[in-house]
Amino acid sequence: MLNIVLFGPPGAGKGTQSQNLIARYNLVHLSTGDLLRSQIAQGTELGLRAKRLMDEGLLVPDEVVIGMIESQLASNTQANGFIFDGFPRTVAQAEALDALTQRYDTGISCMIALEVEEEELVKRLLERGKTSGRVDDQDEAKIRRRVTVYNTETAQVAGYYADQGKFHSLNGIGSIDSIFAHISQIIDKNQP
Ligand code: B4P
Repeated sequence: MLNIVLFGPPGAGKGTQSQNLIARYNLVHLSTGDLLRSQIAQGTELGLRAKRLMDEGLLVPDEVVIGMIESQLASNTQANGFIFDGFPRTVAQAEALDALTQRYDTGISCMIALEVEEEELVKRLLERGKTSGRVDDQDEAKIRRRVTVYNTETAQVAGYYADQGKFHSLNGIGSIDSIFAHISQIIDKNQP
């Protein structure tokens, strides 16, 4: 099974690159951001709780996102593998993901981090906010808070995978196609 963690700050290109990767490697895409937005759209209690935090640029509690991933893995046991997009965002989530994926398979194959500097992230997300309807993309202060949350709570997840020899990083600035080619090279070298 090929299990890839696509990592990086908000607006780094995780969702964008996931679309290409699903097609090329026939993987199931698990984006915790998309799963949470689907709960919000359905008006569930979980969605209402998550919306308040997401609109402020804060993380949703670990147990909520871990529970969503657990149920997605349980309902996709025949998959070739998964792309985890926007998950894990804390070390506790990374530990839970190891335990869950090892239940079905050998765990995470590799983690790929897209490196993009803050001013470019802000520019991209404000641009997306013009059409996405996402409250968290429309206010520069909230976008900067998301980047700060990434730097303080999420960036350390890279060290967790580096300790396992699974961490790879690349420049997330450039054309979407050239970045995709680079990601594919890394995956091809790390296929289980
Ligand atoms: P996400 O949905 O994961 O949102 P994101 O990080 O903003 O998206 P992404 O990084 O995928 O966007 P992309 O670069 O593709 O999370 C939203 C919120 O949900 C979080 O703030 C948090 O509240 C909550 N949440 C989600 N997961 C959680 C978890 N595990 N734990 C706790 N809370 C969680 O796209 C950005 C823009 O850049 C696009 O417009 C795209 O067109 C553009 N772009 C992409 N690549 C480009 C390139 N190479 N050049 C120019 N533009 C590019």
